Amino acid sequence: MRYWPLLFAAAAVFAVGSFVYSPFDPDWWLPAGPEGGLTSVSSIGRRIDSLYILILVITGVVFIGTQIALVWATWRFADAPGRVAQYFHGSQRLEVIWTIVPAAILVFIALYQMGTWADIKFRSSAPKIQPLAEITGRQFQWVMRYPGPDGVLNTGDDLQLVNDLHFVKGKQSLIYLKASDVIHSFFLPALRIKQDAVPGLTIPVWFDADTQGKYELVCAELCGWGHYKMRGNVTVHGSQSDFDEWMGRALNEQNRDTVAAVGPQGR
Ligand SMILES: [Cu+2]
Repeated sequence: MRYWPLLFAAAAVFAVGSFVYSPFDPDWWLPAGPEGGLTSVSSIGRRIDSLYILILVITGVVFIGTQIALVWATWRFADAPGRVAQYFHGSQRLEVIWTIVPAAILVFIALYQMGTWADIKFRSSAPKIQPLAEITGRQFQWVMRYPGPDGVLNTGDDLQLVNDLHFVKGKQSLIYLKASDVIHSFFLPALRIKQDAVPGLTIPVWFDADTQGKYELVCAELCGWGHYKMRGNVTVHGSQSDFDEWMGRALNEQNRDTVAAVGPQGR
């Protein structure tokens, strides 16, 4: 009886079935904007998504093909009275085929994605604009320093916040990413932006979003016991004036706190 081939076939059918079903599940992939949907809210994110879909289709076709071959081989060559086992170990032709085909697919993917990777990661592609903020990962928070009214970072009027990222819709934003203790990873899931923050390095990271709303920032590197605390709020403002208004309020609050803290001691 062919119980074993049937068992293997059931596993293969389950695996292929869950692969085919998963894109129809609303939570199958990274989150989109506040309105939901499957695509990212940033222009870079949409390019990442299309690469992801392409790679998923290629690997999906290979996956389904190999599962069919597995089921066919276990059924066709199953143990049966009078059958003699066949061996093809060491077949040069097969070895060459299954080396060249995956290599060709990998080379294709490597070349195809190169432009996107260069636009997202190469320092030479960084937009030549004023930085939005300097963000430092530390155990266990994102310390954010925004240039104050003078527009220059690391001066006395900077705004300092924790886990609170703000930027303007439809506009490229550039941050400088640092780490003060261990490696952290700056991850904006809805924007598909992920960059390790490495002690000793200042890494430019740039992104945009075309939908106003609230998103999340997380640390994607298991950086210690308080790793989970490194969840931040991201606010995408509808316009520059909204952003400026928020910045004004935040600065007022910061300066009021400073005065309140210093006041009693000065007496
Ligand atoms: Cu971290």
